[in-house]
Amino acid sequence: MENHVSQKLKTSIEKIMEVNFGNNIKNGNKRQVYEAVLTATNEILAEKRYEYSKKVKEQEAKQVYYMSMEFLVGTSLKNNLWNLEAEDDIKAFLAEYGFDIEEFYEMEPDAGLGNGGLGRLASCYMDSMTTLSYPITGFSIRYEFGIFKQVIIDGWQNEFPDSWIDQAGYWLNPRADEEIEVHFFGNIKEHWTDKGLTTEHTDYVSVMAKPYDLFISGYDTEAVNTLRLWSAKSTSGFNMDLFSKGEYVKSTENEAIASSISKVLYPADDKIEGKSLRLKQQYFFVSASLQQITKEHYKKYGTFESFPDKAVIHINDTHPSLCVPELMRILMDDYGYVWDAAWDITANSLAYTNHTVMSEALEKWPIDLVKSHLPRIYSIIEEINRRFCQFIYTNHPELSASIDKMAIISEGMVKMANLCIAGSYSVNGVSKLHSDILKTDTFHNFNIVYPDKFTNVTNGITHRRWLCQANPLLSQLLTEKIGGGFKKSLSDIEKFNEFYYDEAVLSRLREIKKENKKRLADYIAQKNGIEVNCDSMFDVQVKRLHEYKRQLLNVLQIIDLYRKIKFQGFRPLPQTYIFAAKASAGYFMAKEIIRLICAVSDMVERDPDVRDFLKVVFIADYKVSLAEIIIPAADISEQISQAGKEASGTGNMKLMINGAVTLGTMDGANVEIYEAVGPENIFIFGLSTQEVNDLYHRGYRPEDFYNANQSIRDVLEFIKSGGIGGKNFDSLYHYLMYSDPYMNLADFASYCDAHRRVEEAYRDEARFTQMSLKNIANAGIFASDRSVTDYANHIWHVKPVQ
Ligand code: CR6
Repeated sequence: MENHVSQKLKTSIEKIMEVNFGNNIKNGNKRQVYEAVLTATNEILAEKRYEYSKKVKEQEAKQVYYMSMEFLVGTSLKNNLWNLEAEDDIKAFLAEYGFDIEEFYEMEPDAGLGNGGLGRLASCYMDSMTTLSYPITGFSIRYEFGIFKQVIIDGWQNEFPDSWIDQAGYWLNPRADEEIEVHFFGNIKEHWTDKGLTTEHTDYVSVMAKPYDLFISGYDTEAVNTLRLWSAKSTSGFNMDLFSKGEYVKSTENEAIASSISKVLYPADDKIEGKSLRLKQQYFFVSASLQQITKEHYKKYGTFESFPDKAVIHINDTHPSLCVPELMRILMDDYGYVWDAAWDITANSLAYTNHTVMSEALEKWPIDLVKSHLPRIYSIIEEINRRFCQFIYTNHPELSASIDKMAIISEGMVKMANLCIAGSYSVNGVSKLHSDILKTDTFHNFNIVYPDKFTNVTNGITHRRWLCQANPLLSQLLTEKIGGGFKKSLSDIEKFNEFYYDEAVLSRLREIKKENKKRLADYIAQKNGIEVNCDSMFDVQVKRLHEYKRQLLNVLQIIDLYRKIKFQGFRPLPQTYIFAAKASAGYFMAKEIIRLICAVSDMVERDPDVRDFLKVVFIADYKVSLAEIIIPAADISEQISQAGKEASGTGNMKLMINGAVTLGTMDGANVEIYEAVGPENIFIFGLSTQEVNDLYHRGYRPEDFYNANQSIRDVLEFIKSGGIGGKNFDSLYHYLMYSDPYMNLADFASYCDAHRRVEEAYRDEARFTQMSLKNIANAGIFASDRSVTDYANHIWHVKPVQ
């Protein structure tokens, strides 16, 4: 039976066709109907949002404000229709007029407002919070250009701008009525008033922040939340005087400078560039968001004493760390609170998640930059630092020698993680292992001072997008066998374990995998012009390109395998290696690794002795919508980062729930996957975190591994001698031989050995499908519904609004 939402949607689509285009669906063109479907869906969400926010207000519920520079939303149409349980009806309705809904899905560009895991996590959390009816508002920037489009030319990554708003802007609801002014540069003046010493920020430059709301739907819920994206524009706009004088370019200069702030997403992941524009972006969205949040709170309650009971501001990595001084500034300068009272409110309303231990990603800003761009904010940070250091000297004299490391300002820099720890009531890592490393290593001293602040929330994924929508066949099988309850409550998926010995189910699983492989193979044939064998084993490594993630180790193994097939008559199981990864634009080594993968792909493809056993494919432009095609097709999930480096990983969870078996190191959330599936349903290899640290301290010398291992020598010399299509890869050869910071060579032998174990397992079809089933059935704990419930109960202390 058709639901009430579907009926409303249809009426509204018809109406929009008339009003916007003076047309009807029958005679409409694809673009018109596409626009009508998106607009109608958005309207339904707007209405639901209105009803839900009324309830939130009435109940005076505590709210979460999730501050994140990145939300990797992906596409929204399918997700929204699926959540509204209207997908089938609308599909049928459109089909009546000869339109294929799949084509509309393909027309919608990804909202790529993020780089990778961190941004996608934020979007999964918005989905889960909404599905579980918790009130949450996400805050970020409405980047005109999201993550770049990757085009591979002759093996080399090229970046092209991604302008997504034209085709996806229907989801963005402008709220000109809630514009907010943000101040940069200028001077500060202190003077005495009847309230004591007050500070005034003068001669500043103003930028206007204009909000656009993107509605976030949930499944089987009344709730709709919003993601508020700020766009920057000039306060003065266009200069008529200059224009009249014929200075046409100059007349629009102010506008250009202001709007540059929300122009483009910084394409770096796990590595930070301390550029002025980036600092402006951070302060811009932090200030606009906090001004709005505090204004609303004050309007309602007339005081901030109750703020920590009604609001929690979540700092997603240090990118929004200026929340700490900005909230202090607002409370003191705009609402007249004295320092201690303001600090009390601030430090009880902020919570911080750390997402990395990589030193190049721990943000720090040069003092001069912060001071010149944000003089008032800098003066507040200085005072926070002064008090913090004093507190350590007084209460923890044993740590005085470490004060340089712990201080918020030291070595000419402002250290953002230290600021977040001092200014938040909760600090969490994103997997058990990562949170342990934070406590015992990265922030060891802070943990001595604030032992109760540190905690763990293991990441999760929304299985509604990553299983139900991306893999409808598997979702259907699960529904048949265990009922549809898992869609709302993934812990139910555990019941699928009962089918471990069920031949019929195992064979269905194989058929489904095959179908998904065909879908991917079609995509590869179309984009890469490579025919892949759907009976071969699909071994998948898809994620950002980073040295620590060790795509290079994967290629070394492939080259070794190639040589064994070609020169030693080795006949392995047919296997297809699939890579997809974007490299940060200025990251030379990462781009070299992509070039190597592409060269190996060509070499194999051209070699009739090898190509029936081995294929290597690099799929360009990895993004959410592409991941939705690749992941359901994977047999093997490569999670091979150097132990201790990958904070959690979330691709590992998406692959697992789609039945891929992990081949990985004991790193990040792999450790918890290992615990969930048991040692016989995962392939673990390589040094542990402890062993990595020990080897590092003993002094790691890659030459030792080169000398001790014939295969390593063969592979490296093969690369050096131009064996890979006559191409020069000296840079990589030298990197591995004389530096190898992530110990590829140390793990090489163990990795190759693991591959042989994988092959052996895969040859036993029944056994491998059972492994796959175990991975699906035990993925329950990796639901982002579980993660956000942990946050809600243990950190945010918020309740659902029904
Ligand atoms: N790059 C971690 O590296 C983690 C995500 C989300 C990352 C990754 O292991 O799963 O965050 N870190 O927690 C940062 O972005 C700083 C990532 O996506």
